[in-house]
Amino acid sequence: MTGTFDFNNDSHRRYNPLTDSWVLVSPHRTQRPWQGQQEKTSAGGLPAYDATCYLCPGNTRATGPINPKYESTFVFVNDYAAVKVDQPPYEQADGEDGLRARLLQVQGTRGTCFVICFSPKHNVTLPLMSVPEIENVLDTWTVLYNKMKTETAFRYLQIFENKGAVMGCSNPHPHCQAWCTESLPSEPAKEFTSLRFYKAKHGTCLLCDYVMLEQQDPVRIVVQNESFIALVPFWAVWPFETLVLAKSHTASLVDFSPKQKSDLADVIQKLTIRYDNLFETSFPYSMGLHQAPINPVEDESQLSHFHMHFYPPLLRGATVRKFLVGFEMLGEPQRDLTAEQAAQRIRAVEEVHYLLK
Ligand code: H2U
Ligand code: ZN
Repeated sequence: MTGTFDFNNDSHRRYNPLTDSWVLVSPHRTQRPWQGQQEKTSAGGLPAYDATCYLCPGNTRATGPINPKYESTFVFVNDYAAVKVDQPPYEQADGEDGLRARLLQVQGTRGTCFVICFSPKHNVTLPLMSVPEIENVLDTWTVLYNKMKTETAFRYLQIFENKGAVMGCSNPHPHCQAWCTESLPSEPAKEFTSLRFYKAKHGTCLLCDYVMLEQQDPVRIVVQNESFIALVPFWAVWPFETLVLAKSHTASLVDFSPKQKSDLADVIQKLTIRYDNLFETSFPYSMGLHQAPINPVEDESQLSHFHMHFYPPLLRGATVRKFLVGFEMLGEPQRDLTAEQAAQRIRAVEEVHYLLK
């Protein structure tokens, strides 16, 4: 076959240098009919206070403690934490060597998990918060990061938000979680390996170079201000996946100036408003921060470049979600819509939230 390769029509693979993996892009498939599962749209119209909510101010949680009548953010230790502060150390049993030690590896891991309510209001998600209110959430994260850094020997604090029932979020009250663990989890560990490899090979930071490159041709940029940029990464897997990057090489939340913090709040607000407006629904996603470990080793502090990943599951409307199945489980992830088409769609919607118009 002759002719010119067309990124909007011809199948190709794109490389993710952050995780050393590939994604298959099949842009010609965007026209295929859909007769599969339709998700329910999020109920919407939630009250500001729900007497049955475990997270609302003044309410009793599932295991008995009573929430204070908090007025901004509220942090508590998860009543069903995935890791414990205290447990016996794991010791390899005598004679556990050879094949057992090679193939059945174990690490004991301790830690602590927090739940962070963004707002006392049951119905105020990030896109419905003001920039100063989002800054307050960032400050809460920063205080927690500092506290864990100074008071524990744990390695990493993973801050993340699961939003929406389709993401397995158990409660609509706007909140995120922070899991602090003795071990560096696999995703940030993979990223540090890639950042280290890139630095050794090219002498520069992979993410600083990527920010520079994307600014040369803004096809994948969604929103930006002086300090932050939100874009659909070239190698995105999820249809409307975005990456929020600090424009300057900054290791973690604690290193931001007040101006950077307010710029980060501004980008989070604008991005999440656009997400909600895309299908006029409370847009579900899993998002999280990647930054320096609270107790870094070797070159991790120097390598770290603060960023946030947003992984939304919706595909072509409020009711159709993408599943990573079939070839994606057995082969590699695949997408139809290109990253550039997705960025264009997110840019095309209004910057005012549809509920506030
Ligand atoms: P998710 O919906 O993102 O899972 O977050 C809710 C978290 O809140 C969940 O981890 C915790 C759950 O363990 N939780 C409490 O700690 N106490 C409660 O009373 C209800 C929920
Ligand atoms: Zn609530």
